[in-house]
Amino acid sequence: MTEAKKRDRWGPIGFILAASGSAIGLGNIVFFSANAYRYGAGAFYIPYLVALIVLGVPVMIMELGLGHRTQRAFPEALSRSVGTAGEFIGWWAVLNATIICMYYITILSWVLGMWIGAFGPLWEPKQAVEAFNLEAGSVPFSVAYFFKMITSHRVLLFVPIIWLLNVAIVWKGTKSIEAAVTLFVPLMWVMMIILIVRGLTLPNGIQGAYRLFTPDFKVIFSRPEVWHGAFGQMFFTLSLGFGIMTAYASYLPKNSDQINNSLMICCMNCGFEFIAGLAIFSLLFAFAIVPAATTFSMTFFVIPRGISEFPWGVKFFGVMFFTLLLLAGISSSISLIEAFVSAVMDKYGWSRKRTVIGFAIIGCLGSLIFAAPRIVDASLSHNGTLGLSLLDMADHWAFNYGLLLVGFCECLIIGWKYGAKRLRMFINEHSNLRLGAWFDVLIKFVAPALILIILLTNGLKWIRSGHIYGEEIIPGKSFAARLVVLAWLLFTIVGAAALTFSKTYEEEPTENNSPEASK
Ligand code: ALA
Repeated sequence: MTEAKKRDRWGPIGFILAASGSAIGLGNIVFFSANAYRYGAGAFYIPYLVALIVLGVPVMIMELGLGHRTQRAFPEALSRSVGTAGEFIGWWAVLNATIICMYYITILSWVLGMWIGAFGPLWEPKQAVEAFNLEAGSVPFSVAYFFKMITSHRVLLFVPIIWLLNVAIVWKGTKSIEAAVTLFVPLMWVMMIILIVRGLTLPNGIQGAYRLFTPDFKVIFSRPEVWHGAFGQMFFTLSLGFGIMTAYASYLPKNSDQINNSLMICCMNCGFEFIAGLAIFSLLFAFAIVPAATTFSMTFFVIPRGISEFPWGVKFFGVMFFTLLLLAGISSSISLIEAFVSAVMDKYGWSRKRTVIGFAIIGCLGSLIFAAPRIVDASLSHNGTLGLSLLDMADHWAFNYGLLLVGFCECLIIGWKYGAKRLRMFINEHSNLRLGAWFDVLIKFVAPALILIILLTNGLKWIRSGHIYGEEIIPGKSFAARLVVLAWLLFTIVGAAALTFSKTYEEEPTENNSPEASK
């Protein structure tokens, strides 16, 4: 047997820790709060809860069920279930996840830069940004430190460091991943709880909690982008549409319960997201900070500014906040890597080490490409074509559209071609709770219809406005913008086709990979 055929197995709590660690990431701590703030706080959480129930939970059950049934990563799991079209969707998902993984690690390298700064230099009140000719004190200290850091050559060191950490964790598969998440996940919860207690006990902190949970029905029904934001966020935050959950579930023993697992992962993830939202909103309200509501400003400028106003323990809380981001981010980035590594090992029978090294070299180059423009020419940030915007543009397509399109296709092919009922029967055989026919209705009709409405409504909006990325970034018709769309399509669609047709899967099921054996 080749290495690929002796499938790794999780230990008793390895799967839940790894899957919830994958779900809990930068998305929970900063993207949720930034989205909630952007869409008016109380207007966001109702679409978010709807997305959780009609999309998050059923798609999570479906992705785990697929991995458990086939004992294979996403492309082969879909290939075994519905044939070539399924495999193509699987590779498309994994390649889209690869782009996300590259820029996710670029962001983590900036987090590492801020973490180092949090021990001292970050908090210096007056800092100049030479690259922008900004004198000391002309911009807030966190903004100055961040721009100095991301335009410096140090980032070229931070990116490989984060990649090396990831490589070390996925090096021995489930064994090394489990060891890391057993440390990371409990620590993340402890740190988050400390932060929320600190936030809510600040004078006025509790007002932030009220703001977050006061619904704003006017916005919910008048702005389609709130729904788009909530549905995109749901896929991202639960790590759905990447192939991650199927890969992780393929390492589960045959008697595991996917309904129970799905509910646990969804509850842990969304619970973490809510308490993170509470902590961040309490900070904003306690110090009356009005953020420019972008994700980066929230993470890198606004939260450090709030922490700097604490009456005591500024360095302690600052280091803790960036440690929390690093742990949460790395427990997610390893899962993005594993989605690709397990898929390639399954298809080509390569050894884990060879696959991990190959992927890390390409991935690290990709992360450097996302980091480099600012370092090469700091002034790029002023015309906004290649600085942060290269990352923004890739994120726009891979996050907002890639994940939803993959979700739409997987619901249709599993719901209609493989049969939602067939998958439900398999899942029910191994579970204490039972899925009813409502699962079929959600997967076949409700989830794809909602995703389609959201994609079309937003698509029409940018066709009318002529701004693909929203006026505040750059016009969609610019050369750079078109180039990024083309690169994204080439990498994901053409790449998926090439991987799908490059080799067919071995016909012979092995002892422990056959669907029948796992029933
Ligand atoms: N689910 C991961 C996050 O939220 C990717 O960051």
